[in-house]
Amino acid sequence: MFRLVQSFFVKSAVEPADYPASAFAEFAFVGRSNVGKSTLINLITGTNKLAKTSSTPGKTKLLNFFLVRYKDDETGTEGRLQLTDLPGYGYASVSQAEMEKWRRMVMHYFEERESLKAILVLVDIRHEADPKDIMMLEILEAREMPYCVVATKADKIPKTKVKGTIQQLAKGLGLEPEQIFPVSALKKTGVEKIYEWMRSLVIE
Ligand SMILES: Nc1nc2c(ncn2[C@@H]2O[C@H](COP(=O)(O)OP(=O)(O)OP(=O)(O)O)[C@@H](O)[C@H]2O)c(=O)[nH]1
Ligand SMILES: [Mg+2]
Repeated sequence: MFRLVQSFFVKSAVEPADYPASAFAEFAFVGRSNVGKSTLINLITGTNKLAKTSSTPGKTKLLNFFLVRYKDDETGTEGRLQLTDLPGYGYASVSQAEMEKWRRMVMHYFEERESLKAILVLVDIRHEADPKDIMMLEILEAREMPYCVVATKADKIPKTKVKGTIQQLAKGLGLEPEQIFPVSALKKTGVEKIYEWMRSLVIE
C-alpha cells in the first residue's frame, strides 16, 4: 500500500521569492473556501493539526507548504513529496480586491512552481457543479496539469446517494465519474483512491 507516513509544515508564502526550495513532486489543493482543503491535508497525512482548519470560510490566506514522506510497501519505495494548501476562492463576503489578490497569488504559483506535479480540486459533494470550479478545471486543462477532483463531506449525504451524486457532478463538470473521489474526513473514508492516484504520479 502507498501511504504518507510523516509530515512537516515548512512555511507560508505569498510571492514566488518566498517559496521554500522545491526538490520533490508537489501536489496542491484548490477549491472554494470552506470546502475542506486543510482538513483533507490532515486526513491524508493522518494528522489532526498539521493544516489549520475552521468552520469560518477564508481561514487559509497564504500558500502553506508541507513536506511529507511516503512509503510504498508494494515496491519497497520510500521518498518525499510536497503538499501545498492554497487559500480558497469565492465565499459570499469576498471583495473584488481580495479575489484579485487570490488570483494573482495562485496564478503566480501555477506559473512559477516548477515542481508542481498535480492538483487536487475539491468540491462539496452537496453542491452542483460551480462555475468557479469549472473555470479552475479549464485552467488546469489548458496548462496540461494533471488533476483529480475530490468530492468532500460525503458523510453529509446518505451513503446510497453517493454514486448517483458523483455521476451528476461529473456530468456538470464535464468529467468521467472515475475522476471524482468521494471523501469524508469525519468518517475517514475515501483516502485509498487519493493515495492510488498520487502513487500513479510519483512512482509509475
Ligand atoms: N462533516 C464534514 N465536515 C468537514 C469535512 N471536511 C471538512 N469539514 C469541515 O468543513 C469546515 C472547513 O474545513 P477547512 O478544511 O478549514 O476548509 P478549507 O477548504 O481549508 O477552507 P479555507 O481555508 O477557508 O479556504 C471545517 O469546519 C471542517 O471541519 C468532511 O469530510 N465532513
Ligand atoms: Mg484552509
